Amino acid sequence: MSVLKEDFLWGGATAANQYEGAWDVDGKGPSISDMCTNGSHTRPKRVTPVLEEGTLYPSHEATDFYHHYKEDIALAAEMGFRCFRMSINWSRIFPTGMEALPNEAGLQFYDRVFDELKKYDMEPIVTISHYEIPYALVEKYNGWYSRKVIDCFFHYCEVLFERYQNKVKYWLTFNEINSGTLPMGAVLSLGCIRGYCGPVTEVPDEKQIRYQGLHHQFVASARAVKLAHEKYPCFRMGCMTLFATKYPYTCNPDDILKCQREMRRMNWFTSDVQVRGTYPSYMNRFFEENNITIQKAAGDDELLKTGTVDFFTFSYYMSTCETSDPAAAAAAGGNLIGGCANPYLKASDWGWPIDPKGLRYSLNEIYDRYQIPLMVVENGLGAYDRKETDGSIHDDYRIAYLRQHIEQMKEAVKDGVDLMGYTPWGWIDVVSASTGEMAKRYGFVYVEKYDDGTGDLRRRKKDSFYWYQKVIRSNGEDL
Ligand code: BGP
Repeated sequence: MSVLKEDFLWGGATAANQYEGAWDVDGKGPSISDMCTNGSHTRPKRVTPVLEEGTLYPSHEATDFYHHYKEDIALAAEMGFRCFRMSINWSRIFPTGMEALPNEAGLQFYDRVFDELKKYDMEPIVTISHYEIPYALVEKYNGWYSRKVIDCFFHYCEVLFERYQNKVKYWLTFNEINSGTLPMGAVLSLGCIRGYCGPVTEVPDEKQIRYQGLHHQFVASARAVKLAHEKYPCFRMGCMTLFATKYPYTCNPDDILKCQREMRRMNWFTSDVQVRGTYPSYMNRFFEENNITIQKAAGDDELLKTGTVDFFTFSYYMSTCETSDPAAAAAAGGNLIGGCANPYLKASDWGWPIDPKGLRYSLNEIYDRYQIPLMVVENGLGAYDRKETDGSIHDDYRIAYLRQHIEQMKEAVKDGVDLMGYTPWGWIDVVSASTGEMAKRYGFVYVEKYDDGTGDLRRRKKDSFYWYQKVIRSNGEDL
């Protein structure tokens, strides 16, 4: 008997903007991601309101799933995937986001993909919006800041649900919806950039705009969930949170309180709305202290109550520490998403703290709070991979990382957590979301694509490919 359920959803995760390429093919319009340049760990990627001649925009070709989907799905099947997390590129279906009629060629592409998955009995897990708002909506409305975008998104959902009702059962409305609480979320997640041109790490911190945009995403998500529940009862609707758990740096009560405050604002707020159906009262103080006023329309609160999700999904890459002492914070060094470094943990080459036990802790905390099924839909190690002269890639560091995280997932299941599945991020190499580079690779499958835009897109199995195949075959027992 294995620890994990017999029908545990093993698979891998991707997103259209980082994987598909074909950014202007068959009628697709540009999305916010298509306006972002490449970058690196030390050189931030930039958003440019107008495409610059001679600049590399990595989403334009990415690793070209558009033209390799058959080959890639066969590779996923070879590993034994039972599910396949992907996203639909909104601007492939509605090039500006505002059309009345969808782009038939775009719809047909996903028909082909879903049919291919079906051949291998793989369940698609579809993110409706994964950092892919059509750029025309960014230009016209300042993205999600405008309420108008709710109707555009809802129409997009109506079309997807009707078209794919017999092909897709699991839907996630917004990827990492809580990234809108971070300044960088204004770019990829909310598209509230008002013509800003520059590094995504330096986008102005406009809380009023971001939290209003988030409100519109909550309403849009709830409307989509409500529609699904009413019209397509076999659908299972999920939320998706970037869960970077936080620990108090010391047992000083000031650290404890700061940690609680940051946990709520960053990790709990958005899912409290999406799972429980109301704004949590702790946010009132934050809104007051930051001069934020959320404009709600009549009926919004009611809608949030009726559009709550069926399951909770999240990405898990790291934990961080919170300290109330500025000197301690400075000494410990920073983290990408705030907080300070944990002296007990090592970090990846990109400075992301590695904390498998934090995954067990998070699963327990989330399940205690919501009591609905959970799924880890992103996790993994972004690393520099070295291709040997014979073409092999020995990524034992990746295997070690994933093994430790799966071990802790199993501990969480023993602790009583209802866990549906696991889809490590970027199961095949894709463009990095935060830095726009190819050098940060997560895959079991290597793709010949490099940071200068060269590479013939050939696929190669890394050592981790065979390891993950064995893990799935044994339902997580042979690690
Ligand atoms: C999450 C995103 C993904 C993905 C992942 C890894 O935030 O949902 O799109 O890219 O992080 O991040 P990165 O690519 O920056 O290493």
